[in-house]
Amino acid sequence: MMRGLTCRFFLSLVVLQTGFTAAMADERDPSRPPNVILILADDLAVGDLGGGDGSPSRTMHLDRLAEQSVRFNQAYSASCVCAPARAALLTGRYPHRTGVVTLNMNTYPVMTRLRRDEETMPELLRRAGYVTGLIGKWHVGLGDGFHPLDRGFDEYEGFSGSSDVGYYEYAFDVQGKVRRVADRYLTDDLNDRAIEFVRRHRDQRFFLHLAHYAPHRPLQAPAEIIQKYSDHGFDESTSTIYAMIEVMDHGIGRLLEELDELDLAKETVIVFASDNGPDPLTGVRFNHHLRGTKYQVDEGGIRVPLFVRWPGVFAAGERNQQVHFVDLLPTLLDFTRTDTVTTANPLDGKSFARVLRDPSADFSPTRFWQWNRGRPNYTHNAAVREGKFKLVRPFVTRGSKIQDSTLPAELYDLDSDPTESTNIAAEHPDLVQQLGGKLQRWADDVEKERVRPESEKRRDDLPLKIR
Ligand SMILES: [Ca+2]
Repeated sequence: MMRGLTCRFFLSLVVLQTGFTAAMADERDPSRPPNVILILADDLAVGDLGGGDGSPSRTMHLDRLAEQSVRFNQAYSASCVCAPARAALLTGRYPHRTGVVTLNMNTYPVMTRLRRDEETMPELLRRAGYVTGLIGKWHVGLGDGFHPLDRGFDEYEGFSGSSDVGYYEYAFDVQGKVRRVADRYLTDDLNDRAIEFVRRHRDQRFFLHLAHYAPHRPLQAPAEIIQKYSDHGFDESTSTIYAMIEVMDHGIGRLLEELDELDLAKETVIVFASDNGPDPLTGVRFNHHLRGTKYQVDEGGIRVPLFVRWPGVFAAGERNQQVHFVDLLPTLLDFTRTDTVTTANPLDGKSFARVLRDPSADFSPTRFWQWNRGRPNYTHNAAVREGKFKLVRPFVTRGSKIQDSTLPAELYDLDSDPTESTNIAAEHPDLVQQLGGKLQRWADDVEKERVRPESEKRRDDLPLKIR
């Protein structure tokens, strides 16, 4: 037993040393793990991509990227709103466990910040030899110890999400120093910085999280692009949103071109997603008839676009397996071969790397959601999906005055009814009870962990895993 462990220990040291040496020597080793660029849009609906509503596509470059990628038809965010969704993406754990459960960083500073004893995607990748950067929106913590530079990012050029950001005037934090910008369009600025990041780190292994603000409010975009969509008969809000998306798409196209020019495309995994569904406060827009919007755990609030490109490794194509934001971290650790790094906390997510390689791979973990403003109330706006069935405790309000909801749970068969139009709870009382029990046990579990005492364990001191 001892001998086995010792052997594996040395083997693991060798693996790590080789990884670090390769990264430091600026050499391109064809067998080395890929760079990762994780691009996130903000409040972008599944229906915003392409031109499904009869308009010209506002996402020419993303459409092409999607064609070259593995595309998920049933990808889920971890939440129907920003901050909790991002907390889960960064940790591989349900938002409630991470402490990030609501919006409004100034009103709820504690319930919007990633607990210090949560470990992040950039921390793990950095420990595996990656240089890590966040360009764009942070949104999971303010103050000492909660800045992106304290949470695993070597480089940060962005904004916290705590104050209003205008697209033509905004406060911008570069490595902890904030200045006002009034001579750029935010989305172009972020795309330019992403291109610079890639140029700067072309000879290293890098992880870049490009967290766009588009098409989040305020609705602001160049007039001539808005006009293009108005001419197609869209209202002012929708035209502006489509214009904001088109600018983002154009810049992502430039980033992809840059990867080609630097000869990095084949050694760079690109992941594209949105953090939650469309914002109802900006009007109604096309979303493939999915029910609900941002703020709601209906499909329209939590179903997001997700595609993953790794040329020559993942054959492009569609997938119907259900994947979730918590699964992304273990997946990245899997195909970046950083499995020599241990995680401090048990992950909720599971790697879907085999689904990327094999369209018929089995992958259908049971998944849960819940959101309300302020302290979580699990009687309200909560859901569990298991296989084709989804049980929903209905949404009541996005306001802060939450009472216990007595609305009965609803049940949907998403295979035959993807728009959640027919509640079949009355026909399946046993299933309603069974899924309701699972949802309640999940709620009890994550709530207990949400309020756990802060661990004294320092993440940096954690041992490397011995395999
Ligand atoms: Ca959002």
